[in-house]
Amino acid sequence: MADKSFLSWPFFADYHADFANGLETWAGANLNHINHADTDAACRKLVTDLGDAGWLQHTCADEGECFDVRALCLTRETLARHDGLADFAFAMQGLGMGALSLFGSPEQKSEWLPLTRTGKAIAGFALTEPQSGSDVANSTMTAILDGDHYVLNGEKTWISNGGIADVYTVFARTGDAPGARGLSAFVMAANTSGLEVVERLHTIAPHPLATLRFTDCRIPVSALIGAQGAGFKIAMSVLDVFRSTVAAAALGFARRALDEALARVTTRQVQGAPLANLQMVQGHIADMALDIDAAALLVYRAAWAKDNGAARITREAAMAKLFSTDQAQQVIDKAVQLHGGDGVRSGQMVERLYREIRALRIYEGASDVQRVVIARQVMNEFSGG
Ligand code: COS
Repeated sequence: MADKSFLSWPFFADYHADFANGLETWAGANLNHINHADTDAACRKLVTDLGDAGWLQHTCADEGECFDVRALCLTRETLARHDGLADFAFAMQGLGMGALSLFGSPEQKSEWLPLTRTGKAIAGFALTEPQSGSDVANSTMTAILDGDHYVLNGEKTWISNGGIADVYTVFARTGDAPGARGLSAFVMAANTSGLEVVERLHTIAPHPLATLRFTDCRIPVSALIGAQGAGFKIAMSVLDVFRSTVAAAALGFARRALDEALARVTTRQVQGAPLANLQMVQGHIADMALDIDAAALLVYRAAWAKDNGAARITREAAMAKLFSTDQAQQVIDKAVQLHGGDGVRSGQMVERLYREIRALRIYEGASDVQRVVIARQVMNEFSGG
């Protein structure tokens, strides 16, 4: 049974524990038979099921609302502990519509958010390009104003939900301003003429991923999110919120790995006694529990800060993502080791976790990008900026 003592930490409001316990019950009853062989179908069903059960409510913020980042993190932590694909399906509804939640007009919000928060539409976030993953400011996709439309041309890759999404947030260059200042954000229906899936991408922990090509995609000027030229800051603000939730997902994977390891070492016999009797094994268990608690403190510090009105949580979210994803990798590796040969056997939970965790140290800002972000924030604060 995963440790729940953190729910009494002062980061949370009273309702958060009930919320987490309710989701735990639902996840225990509904996430045991997901067909991972067909990830498109599985994700569609997961979005529908999560929507029907009301668990997507926190993925977006309607007019006059703010994100409940603690609820987002609790949801990702809980879902990830049960099933990585369920966490993915949930997370993308939030990231995909994050720019609309934070910066969308009332009309844009009312068109899309009631659909994504009930699981009736699937969302995607189209930022990365073949030549600009970490270096967002050098994105090259264009959006040229033509009368009362923008015309989008270019390619986006590593797009989660690419191929199954109904709506995308798309970032493109609208002006001559160089680098970060020339980017704008748009909301675009997936059935817009000129949008095609040119490749489906296959990874060690499969989920829907694709390269998208935009050829003369005409979208109305009303699809612009926020101001023209504000796209980079919009992308970064969305990532500030969702990076702490990536950290929460890693925390969920790590907690599951510790549970699996505890079940193993308390039952597996060596020389007539449980593995857990060996001090070397206890040392591993202690390190795993310590990493998990430290990650949880950083995750919920970031979420609490945002929920309590911090304008930016750039530093807190980057610290949470860097630490939690890197340490979850270590925790899971130890769990694999404690399982011996069974740890690398296909179909074992720890084997699945070992594959699931790796991408979290890369997507939504690789670990070294987080180090850059943290160092800049710390140096800036030191020099009074
Ligand atoms: N929130 C709001 N504004 C932000 C911001 C944030 N978190 N981070 C930067 N900005 C602003 C800066 O203040 C700056 O504004 P001014 O021009 O008004 O001073 C502007 O945006 C440009 O910032 P900066 O100079 O730091 O941009 P860089 O091009 O140097 O980029 C990194 C910095 C590398 C940190 C950024 O590109 C990044 O996070 N990359 C990773 C992207 C990523 O996560 N990709 C995955 C895609 S989604 S799976």
